[in-house]
Amino acid sequence: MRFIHLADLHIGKSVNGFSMLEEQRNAFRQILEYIRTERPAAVVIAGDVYDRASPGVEAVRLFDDFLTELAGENTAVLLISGNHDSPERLGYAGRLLADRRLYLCGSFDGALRDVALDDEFGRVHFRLLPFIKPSILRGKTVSGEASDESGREIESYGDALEAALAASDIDCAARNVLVSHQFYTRAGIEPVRSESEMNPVGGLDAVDAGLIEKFDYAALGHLHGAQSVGAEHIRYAGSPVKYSFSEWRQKKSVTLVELREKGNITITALPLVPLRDMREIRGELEELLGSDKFTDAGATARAGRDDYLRVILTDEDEIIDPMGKLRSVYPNVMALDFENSRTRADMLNILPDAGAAETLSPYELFGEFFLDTQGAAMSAEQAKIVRELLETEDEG
Ligand SMILES: [Mn+2]
Repeated sequence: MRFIHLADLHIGKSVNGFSMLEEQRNAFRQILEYIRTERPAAVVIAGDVYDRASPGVEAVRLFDDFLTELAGENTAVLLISGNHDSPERLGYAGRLLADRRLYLCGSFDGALRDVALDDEFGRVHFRLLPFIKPSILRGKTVSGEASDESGREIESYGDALEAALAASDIDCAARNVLVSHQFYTRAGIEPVRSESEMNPVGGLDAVDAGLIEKFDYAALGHLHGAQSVGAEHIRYAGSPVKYSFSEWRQKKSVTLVELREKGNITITALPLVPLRDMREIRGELEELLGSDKFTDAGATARAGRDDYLRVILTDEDEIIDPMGKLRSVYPNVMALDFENSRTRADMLNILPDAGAAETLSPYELFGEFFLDTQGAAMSAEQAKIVRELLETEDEG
């Protein structure tokens, strides 16, 4: 059986005030072309369909167009909600649409949902797990049973996953494909993170990928760079479009999986080409504008002048209206930074910690603030309250 694995569509997302709808429509067009040539039995979307819980009209319309075209291609569509989606809104009309082989798994109902598809080797069980937080399973124990004195209470994201798996009847002799949107990690492997992923609780949402290695394939969403976690068959498809400058060197793709008899699997990344790439360029203003000497750096930068750019100007002298000047040549400059002897001197003067602030999660930042002002770290109970508040905030 062949299927296509997508994730983190984030339909409706804007980056630095620029709508990504046109890029998203372009990516969907290419995905549909792949579906017409590869003829997959299913398309799996592993969460973060929309960028926010209440998507705008244009976003809903684009996804409606995409689903309608998919329905015309004789392929099943299976999707789960991610941490950015509203489970209820995404699951709307799910029971009706299952008749049309469109399986919308928005809300978690206590166990993984099983959607079975057949091929020449027998049955493949797609196990759909929407994004879950420990609070969803409150009152249960890790064994999947109701709380009592004997069972271990659910505290972490790992506990929640263990409980969800325990409550699901999974036959490991059959072929099983997990569809999930948790943050899976493995000791000793540093995940490729992106600034466009939302990470309100630092690393506390991490789950050991060892818990899911028995699946024949894990179709994951959440990390925006395509990558596998310790084993090739445990894989994040990545977002189809670049959503932050931290991703500018990435190549975006969708994943084609060919699952034959148990244990025989082939995984291929199918590349996606953006309308406008997202890039960083660096140099002096005159050089980048091409009005002075025609250098290699300037020529390379101007090759894709419609691209979404982060420009780093290295001029030593003050420039009047640098953004206006840049946009006269590069209409889609998204961000502008300076790097010269002054900014380097400033860097030496600021507190050593200040640069780290951008890479810290809100939870970690609050932890440092608390430590600075209170002279002691948060207690376990205080830390729990802060995490819960941040999760509520995260739900919008
Ligand atoms: Mn995402």
